[in-house]
Amino acid sequence: MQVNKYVFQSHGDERGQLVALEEFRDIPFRIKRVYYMYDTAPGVVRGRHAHKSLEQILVCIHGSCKITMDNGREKKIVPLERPYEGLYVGPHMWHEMSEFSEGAVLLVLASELYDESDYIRDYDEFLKMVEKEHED
Ligand code: T46
Repeated sequence: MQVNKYVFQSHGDERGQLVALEEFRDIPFRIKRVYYMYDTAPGVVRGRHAHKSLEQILVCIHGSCKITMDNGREKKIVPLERPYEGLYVGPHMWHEMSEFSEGAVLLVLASELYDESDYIRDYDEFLKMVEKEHED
């Protein structure tokens, strides 16, 4: 399974660092929505779903967390530990976010507005969908 991790350019000088993200330059889609999670309680696992068509880039802009990526056949755990690293999560990828460090902030850039009908929240339904894709 291929994991697309981005290393963004960081503009550093004596004042510190700055990362700028532009659609179609740094981010491979039009950014229609930005959201972030913070104050995540210890031991919490978020996500646990796949999307039908949504594309996203996850950036842990403070602290660290782990993203489990599961395409129905293979799983990979990807640590996000630096504010200049982004992980691409495309459609039909079951994903879970866990092991948030204290104070972690996970920023997400998304290609579409929020739409509950784009979520697949049932793992068996997800497996059936990806198996069908492999058959076609
Ligand atoms: C994803 C992972 C990485 C909204 O009202 N608008 C939004 O744009 C989002 C993302 C959420 N919400 C509401 C819906 C729920 O009542 O916020 C609440 C928590 O959302 P959810 O349980 O879906 O959060 P996560 O952390 O499990 O998943 C989120 C995204 O929903 C999801 O698309 O891929 O982060």
